[in-house]
Amino acid sequence: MGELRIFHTADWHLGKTIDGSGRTPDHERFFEDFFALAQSRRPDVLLMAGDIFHRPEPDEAAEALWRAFLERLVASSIRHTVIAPGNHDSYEALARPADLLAAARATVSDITPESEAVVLREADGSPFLGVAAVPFLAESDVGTPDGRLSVEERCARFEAGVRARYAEVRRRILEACRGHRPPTVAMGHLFVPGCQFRPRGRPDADRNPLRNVPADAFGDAWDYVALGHIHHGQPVTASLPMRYSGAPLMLSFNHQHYRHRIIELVFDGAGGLSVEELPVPQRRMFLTLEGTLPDVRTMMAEVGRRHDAPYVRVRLAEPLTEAVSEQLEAAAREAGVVLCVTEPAAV
Ligand SMILES: [Mn+2]
Repeated sequence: MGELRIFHTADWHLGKTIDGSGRTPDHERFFEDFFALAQSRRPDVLLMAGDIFHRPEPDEAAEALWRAFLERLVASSIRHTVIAPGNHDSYEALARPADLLAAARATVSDITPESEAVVLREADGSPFLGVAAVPFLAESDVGTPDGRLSVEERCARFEAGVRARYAEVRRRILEACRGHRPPTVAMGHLFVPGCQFRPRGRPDADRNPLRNVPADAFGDAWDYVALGHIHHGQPVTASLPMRYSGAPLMLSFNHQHYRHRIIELVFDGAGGLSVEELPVPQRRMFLTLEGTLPDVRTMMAEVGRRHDAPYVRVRLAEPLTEAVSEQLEAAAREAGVVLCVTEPAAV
Protein backbone atom coordinates (compact mmCIF):
# COMPACT_ATOMS: atom_id res chain seq x y z
CA MET A 1 0.00 0.00 0.00
CA GLY A 2 1.21 3.49 -0.81
CA GLU A 3 1.28 6.64 1.24
CA LEU A 4 -1.95 7.81 2.86
CA ARG A 5 -2.41 11.46 3.78
CA ILE A 6 -5.15 12.62 6.14
CA PHE A 7 -6.38 15.99 7.43
CA HIS A 8 -7.85 15.99 10.95
CA THR A 9 -9.99 18.95 12.02
CA ALA A 10 -12.88 19.77 14.39
CA ASP A 11 -14.78 22.59 16.07
CA TRP A 12 -15.65 24.83 13.14
CA HIS A 13 -18.82 26.12 14.84
CA LEU A 14 -20.50 27.35 11.64
CA GLY A 15 -23.23 29.78 12.69
CA LYS A 16 -21.52 31.10 15.82
CA THR A 17 -21.99 34.83 16.16
CA ILE A 18 -19.94 37.51 17.84
CA ASP A 19 -21.63 40.59 19.22
CA GLY A 20 -24.83 39.63 17.43
CA SER A 21 -23.30 39.46 13.96
CA GLY A 22 -22.46 36.30 12.03
CA ARG A 23 -19.00 35.10 11.09
CA THR A 24 -19.97 34.11 7.53
CA PRO A 25 -17.23 36.16 5.81
CA ASP A 26 -14.65 34.76 8.24
CA HIS A 27 -15.72 31.18 7.56
CA GLU A 28 -15.69 31.87 3.81
CA ARG A 29 -12.10 33.08 4.06
CA PHE A 30 -11.26 30.03 6.16
CA PHE A 31 -12.64 27.81 3.37
CA GLU A 32 -10.27 29.59 0.95
CA ASP A 33 -7.36 28.83 3.26
CA PHE A 34 -8.52 25.26 3.84
CA PHE A 35 -8.73 24.43 0.15
CA ALA A 36 -5.42 26.18 -0.56
CA LEU A 37 -3.87 23.84 2.04
CA ALA A 38 -5.69 20.86 0.54
CA GLN A 39 -4.42 21.80 -2.92
CA SER A 40 -0.81 22.02 -1.79
CA ARG A 41 -0.78 18.98 0.56
CA ARG A 42 -3.18 16.75 -1.42
CA PRO A 43 -4.78 14.79 1.45
CA ASP A 44 -6.70 11.65 0.49
CA VAL A 45 -9.02 11.74 3.48
CA LEU A 46 -10.61 14.40 5.71
CA LEU A 47 -11.70 13.58 9.27
CA MET A 48 -14.04 16.04 11.01
CA ALA A 49 -14.32 15.32 14.74
CA GLY A 50 -17.47 17.21 15.66
CA ASP A 51 -18.95 20.64 16.31
CA ILE A 52 -19.05 21.56 12.65
CA PHE A 53 -22.18 23.57 13.43
CA HIS A 54 -22.66 25.75 16.49
CA ARG A 55 -26.29 24.68 16.96
CA PRO A 56 -28.18 21.43 16.35
CA GLU A 57 -30.65 23.44 14.26
CA PRO A 58 -28.37 25.84 12.37
CA ASP A 59 -29.75 29.00 10.79
CA GLU A 60 -29.93 29.53 7.03
CA ALA A 61 -26.56 31.24 6.82
CA ALA A 62 -24.82 28.35 8.60
CA GLU A 63 -26.54 25.76 6.40
CA ALA A 64 -25.50 27.72 3.32
CA LEU A 65 -21.89 27.67 4.56
CA TRP A 66 -22.03 23.89 5.03
CA ARG A 67 -23.38 23.41 1.49
CA ALA A 68 -20.77 25.80 0.08
CA PHE A 69 -18.03 23.84 1.83
CA LEU A 70 -19.35 20.51 0.54
CA GLU A 71 -19.60 21.87 -3.02
CA ARG A 72 -15.93 22.76 -2.91
CA LEU A 73 -15.12 19.42 -1.29
CA VAL A 74 -16.73 17.63 -4.27
CA ALA A 75 -14.43 19.58 -6.61
CA SER A 76 -11.31 18.98 -4.47
CA SER A 77 -8.82 16.12 -4.59
CA ILE A 78 -9.97 14.80 -1.19
CA ARG A 79 -11.33 11.33 -1.94
CA HIS A 80 -13.22 10.54 1.27
CA THR A 81 -14.53 12.48 4.26
CA VAL A 82 -15.72 11.10 7.60
CA ILE A 83 -17.80 13.33 9.87
CA ALA A 84 -18.66 12.49 13.51
CA PRO A 85 -21.17 14.87 15.16
CA GLY A 86 -20.17 16.78 18.32
CA ASN A 87 -22.31 17.98 21.22
CA HIS A 88 -23.25 21.15 19.30
CA ASP A 89 -24.25 19.25 16.14
CA SER A 90 -27.20 17.17 15.12
CA TYR A 91 -26.85 14.27 12.76
CA GLU A 92 -29.91 15.58 10.88
CA ALA A 93 -28.43 19.01 10.07
CA LEU A 94 -25.06 17.59 9.03
CA ALA A 95 -26.63 14.88 6.86
CA ARG A 96 -29.25 17.14 5.22
CA PRO A 97 -27.28 17.97 2.03
CA ALA A 98 -27.41 14.26 1.11
CA ASP A 99 -26.72 14.88 -2.60
CA LEU A 100 -23.52 16.81 -1.89
CA LEU A 101 -22.34 14.38 0.77
CA ALA A 102 -22.75 11.50 -1.64
CA ALA A 103 -20.96 13.36 -4.42
CA ALA A 104 -18.06 14.15 -2.03
CA ARG A 105 -18.01 10.53 -0.72
CA ALA A 106 -18.58 11.96 2.75
CA THR A 107 -20.27 9.99 5.50
CA VAL A 108 -21.88 11.34 8.66
CA SER A 109 -22.13 8.84 11.49
CA ASP A 110 -25.26 8.50 13.55
CA ILE A 111 -25.06 7.24 17.13
CA THR A 112 -24.99 3.52 16.38
CA PRO A 113 -21.96 1.19 16.33
CA GLU A 114 -22.96 0.14 12.77
CA SER A 115 -22.71 3.65 11.35
CA GLU A 116 -19.61 4.46 13.44
CA ALA A 117 -17.55 1.61 11.95
CA VAL A 118 -16.34 3.15 8.69
CA VAL A 119 -14.05 1.32 6.27
CA LEU A 120 -12.67 3.28 3.32
CA ARG A 121 -11.85 1.21 0.24
CA GLU A 122 -9.89 1.47 -2.97
CA ALA A 123 -11.74 1.13 -6.26
CA ASP A 124 -10.96 -2.61 -6.24
CA GLY A 125 -12.68 -2.99 -2.85
CA SER A 126 -9.57 -3.44 -0.71
CA PRO A 127 -9.73 -1.47 2.53
CA PHE A 128 -7.14 1.29 3.02
CA LEU A 129 -8.35 2.93 6.26
CA GLY A 130 -10.61 1.95 9.16
CA VAL A 131 -12.22 4.81 11.09
CA ALA A 132 -14.19 4.66 14.34
CA ALA A 133 -16.40 7.70 13.67
CA VAL A 134 -17.79 7.88 17.20
CA PRO A 135 -19.82 11.05 17.83
CA PHE A 136 -20.13 12.89 21.15
CA LEU A 137 -21.49 10.32 23.59
CA ALA A 138 -23.83 11.16 26.44
CA GLU A 139 -24.51 8.82 29.35
CA SER A 140 -27.73 7.62 27.75
CA ASP A 141 -25.89 6.69 24.52
CA VAL A 142 -23.88 3.96 26.24
CA GLY A 143 -26.37 2.61 28.77
CA THR A 144 -29.55 3.27 30.67
CA PRO A 145 -28.97 6.01 33.27
CA ASP A 146 -29.94 4.88 36.75
CA GLY A 147 -30.89 7.76 39.07
CA ARG A 148 -30.28 5.66 42.17
CA LEU A 149 -26.53 5.43 41.51
CA SER A 150 -23.96 7.82 42.99
CA VAL A 151 -22.07 10.17 40.68
CA GLU A 152 -18.97 7.96 41.07
CA GLU A 153 -20.92 4.87 40.06
CA ARG A 154 -22.48 6.68 37.10
CA CYS A 155 -19.02 7.87 35.97
CA ALA A 156 -17.59 4.36 36.23
CA ARG A 157 -20.48 2.99 34.18
CA PHE A 158 -20.17 5.75 31.60
CA GLU A 159 -16.44 5.15 31.24
CA ALA A 160 -16.98 1.40 30.90
CA GLY A 161 -19.69 2.09 28.30
CA VAL A 162 -17.38 4.32 26.24
CA ARG A 163 -14.60 1.71 26.49
CA ALA A 164 -16.96 -1.04 25.32
CA ARG A 165 -18.21 1.16 22.48
CA TYR A 166 -14.74 1.74 21.00
CA ALA A 167 -13.96 -1.97 21.38
CA GLU A 168 -17.16 -2.92 19.57
CA VAL A 169 -16.62 -0.44 16.74
CA ARG A 170 -13.05 -1.74 16.35
CA ARG A 171 -14.32 -5.33 16.18
CA ARG A 172 -16.76 -4.32 13.43
CA ILE A 173 -14.04 -2.53 11.46
CA LEU A 174 -11.68 -5.52 11.60
CA GLU A 175 -14.49 -7.85 10.63
CA ALA A 176 -15.31 -5.70 7.59
CA CYS A 177 -11.62 -5.68 6.60
CA ARG A 178 -11.62 -9.51 6.27
CA GLY A 179 -8.00 -10.23 7.01
CA HIS A 180 -6.60 -6.96 5.58
CA ARG A 181 -4.98 -4.75 8.22
CA PRO A 182 -5.15 -1.15 7.02
CA PRO A 183 -4.26 1.70 9.43
CA THR A 184 -7.04 2.46 11.91
CA VAL A 185 -8.03 5.80 13.44
CA ALA A 186 -10.47 6.44 16.28
CA MET A 187 -12.38 9.73 16.36
CA GLY A 188 -13.94 11.19 19.49
CA HIS A 189 -15.63 14.35 20.70
CA LEU A 190 -15.01 14.41 24.43
CA PHE A 191 -12.76 15.70 27.18
CA VAL A 192 -9.68 13.71 28.18
CA PRO A 193 -8.76 14.78 31.76
CA GLY A 194 -5.28 16.23 32.02
CA CYS A 195 -5.69 18.24 28.82
CA GLN A 196 -6.02 22.01 28.93
CA PHE A 197 -9.09 23.98 27.98
CA ARG A 198 -6.85 27.05 27.73
CA PRO A 199 -3.15 27.52 27.08
CA ARG A 200 -2.13 28.32 30.65
CA GLY A 201 -0.07 25.27 31.56
CA ARG A 202 -2.41 23.58 34.00
CA PRO A 203 -4.31 20.33 33.43
CA ASP A 204 -8.11 20.53 33.54
CA ALA A 205 -11.10 18.27 33.76
CA ASP A 206 -14.62 18.97 32.58
CA ARG A 207 -16.74 20.33 35.42
CA ASN A 208 -19.39 17.76 34.53
CA PRO A 209 -17.78 14.51 35.73
CA LEU A 210 -19.89 12.57 33.21
CA ARG A 211 -18.07 14.28 30.37
CA ASN A 212 -14.56 13.06 31.18
CA VAL A 213 -13.10 10.06 29.38
CA PRO A 214 -9.55 8.89 30.22
CA ALA A 215 -7.13 8.41 27.32
CA ASP A 216 -6.91 4.64 27.84
CA ALA A 217 -10.64 4.17 27.20
CA PHE A 218 -9.94 4.04 23.45
CA GLY A 219 -7.96 0.81 23.87
CA ASP A 220 -4.37 0.43 22.73
CA ALA A 221 -4.65 -0.70 19.13
CA TRP A 222 -5.43 2.43 17.07
CA ASP A 223 -2.75 4.07 14.98
CA TYR A 224 -4.06 7.53 15.88
CA VAL A 225 -6.90 9.12 17.87
CA ALA A 226 -8.43 12.26 16.28
CA LEU A 227 -10.22 14.34 18.88
CA GLY A 228 -12.51 17.35 18.89
CA HIS A 229 -14.17 19.39 21.66
CA ILE A 230 -11.24 21.35 23.12
CA HIS A 231 -10.71 24.48 21.04
CA HIS A 232 -7.05 24.91 22.01
CA GLY A 233 -5.15 22.44 19.80
CA GLN A 234 -2.81 20.08 21.68
CA PRO A 235 -1.34 16.60 21.73
CA VAL A 236 -2.66 14.30 24.48
CA THR A 237 -0.27 12.41 26.75
CA ALA A 238 -1.24 8.80 26.02
CA SER A 239 0.17 5.46 24.90
CA LEU A 240 -1.21 6.16 21.38
CA PRO A 241 -0.65 9.17 19.12
CA MET A 242 -3.65 11.29 20.11
CA ARG A 243 -4.48 14.93 19.46
CA TYR A 244 -7.01 17.70 19.63
CA SER A 245 -6.81 19.58 16.35
CA GLY A 246 -8.27 22.69 18.00
CA ALA A 247 -10.68 25.08 16.32
CA PRO A 248 -9.13 26.28 13.07
CA LEU A 249 -10.63 29.74 13.55
CA MET A 250 -10.55 32.06 16.57
CA LEU A 251 -14.11 32.00 17.85
CA SER A 252 -14.04 34.34 20.83
CA PHE A 253 -11.91 36.65 22.97
CA ASN A 254 -10.88 33.62 25.04
CA HIS A 255 -9.16 32.21 21.95
CA GLN A 256 -6.47 34.89 21.68
CA HIS A 257 -3.62 32.56 22.60
CA TYR A 258 -4.98 29.22 21.33
CA ARG A 259 -3.30 27.02 18.73
CA HIS A 260 -5.42 27.01 15.58
CA ARG A 261 -4.29 24.18 13.34
CA ILE A 262 -5.23 21.56 10.81
CA ILE A 263 -3.48 18.30 11.71
CA GLU A 264 -1.93 16.33 8.86
CA LEU A 265 -1.23 12.61 9.27
CA VAL A 266 0.87 10.68 6.79
CA PHE A 267 0.90 6.87 6.90
CA ASP A 268 3.94 5.91 4.86
CA GLY A 269 2.61 2.50 3.83
CA ALA A 270 5.33 0.67 5.78
CA GLY A 271 3.85 1.04 9.28
CA GLY A 272 5.20 4.54 9.93
CA LEU A 273 3.09 7.57 10.86
CA SER A 274 4.18 11.19 10.85
CA VAL A 275 2.05 13.99 12.25
CA GLU A 276 2.37 17.65 11.35
CA GLU A 277 0.51 20.75 12.53
CA LEU A 278 -0.49 23.04 9.68
CA PRO A 279 -1.09 26.59 10.96
CA VAL A 280 -4.30 28.28 9.82
CA PRO A 281 -3.96 32.00 9.08
CA GLN A 282 -6.20 34.10 11.34
CA ARG A 283 -7.65 36.73 9.05
CA ARG A 284 -9.82 38.21 11.78
CA MET A 285 -8.23 38.85 15.14
CA PHE A 286 -9.79 39.11 18.59
CA LEU A 287 -7.88 41.70 20.61
CA THR A 288 -8.16 43.07 24.13
CA LEU A 289 -7.07 46.68 24.67
CA GLU A 290 -6.61 47.89 28.21
CA GLY A 291 -5.88 51.37 29.54
CA THR A 292 -7.25 54.89 29.81
CA LEU A 293 -9.33 56.44 27.04
CA PRO A 294 -6.34 58.13 25.34
CA ASP A 295 -4.29 54.88 25.57
CA VAL A 296 -7.12 52.85 24.11
CA ARG A 297 -7.68 55.32 21.25
CA THR A 298 -4.00 55.11 20.31
CA MET A 299 -4.07 51.30 20.47
CA MET A 300 -7.26 51.16 18.41
CA ALA A 301 -5.70 53.22 15.63
CA GLU A 302 -2.65 50.96 15.73
CA VAL A 303 -4.52 47.63 15.60
CA GLY A 304 -6.88 49.07 12.97
CA ARG A 305 -3.84 49.68 10.76
CA ARG A 306 -2.31 46.29 11.40
CA HIS A 307 -5.40 44.06 11.13
CA ASP A 308 -8.47 43.76 8.94
CA ALA A 309 -11.48 44.94 11.01
CA PRO A 310 -10.42 43.12 14.21
CA TYR A 311 -12.91 42.35 16.97
CA VAL A 312 -11.93 44.47 19.96
CA ARG A 313 -12.67 44.20 23.67
CA VAL A 314 -11.85 47.30 25.69
CA ARG A 315 -10.95 47.18 29.37
CA LEU A 316 -11.18 50.78 30.47
CA ALA A 317 -9.20 52.14 33.39
CA GLU A 318 -11.68 54.97 34.00
CA PRO A 319 -15.41 55.30 34.61
CA LEU A 320 -17.44 54.50 31.53
CA THR A 321 -19.65 57.58 31.24
CA GLU A 322 -21.93 58.15 28.29
CA ALA A 323 -19.50 60.72 26.87
CA VAL A 324 -16.56 58.28 27.16
CA SER A 325 -18.61 55.56 25.55
CA GLU A 326 -19.44 57.83 22.60
CA GLN A 327 -15.79 58.74 22.16
CA LEU A 328 -14.84 55.08 22.19
CA GLU A 329 -17.40 54.26 19.52
CA ALA A 330 -16.25 57.15 17.35
CA ALA A 331 -12.62 56.06 17.75
CA ALA A 332 -13.56 52.48 16.79
CA ARG A 333 -15.34 53.66 13.61
CA GLU A 334 -12.39 55.82 12.66
CA ALA A 335 -9.89 53.01 13.29
CA GLY A 336 -11.97 50.42 11.42
CA VAL A 337 -12.24 48.03 14.36
CA VAL A 338 -15.34 46.21 15.58
CA LEU A 339 -15.91 47.24 19.20
CA CYS A 340 -17.67 44.29 20.86
CA VAL A 341 -17.20 44.67 24.60
CA THR A 342 -16.36 47.51 26.95
CA GLU A 343 -15.75 46.61 30.57
CA PRO A 344 -13.80 47.91 33.56
CA ALA A 345 -10.06 47.19 33.58
CA ALA A 346 -8.83 44.56 36.00
CA VAL A 347 -7.57 46.22 39.19
MN1 LIG B 1 -17.79 20.38 21.58
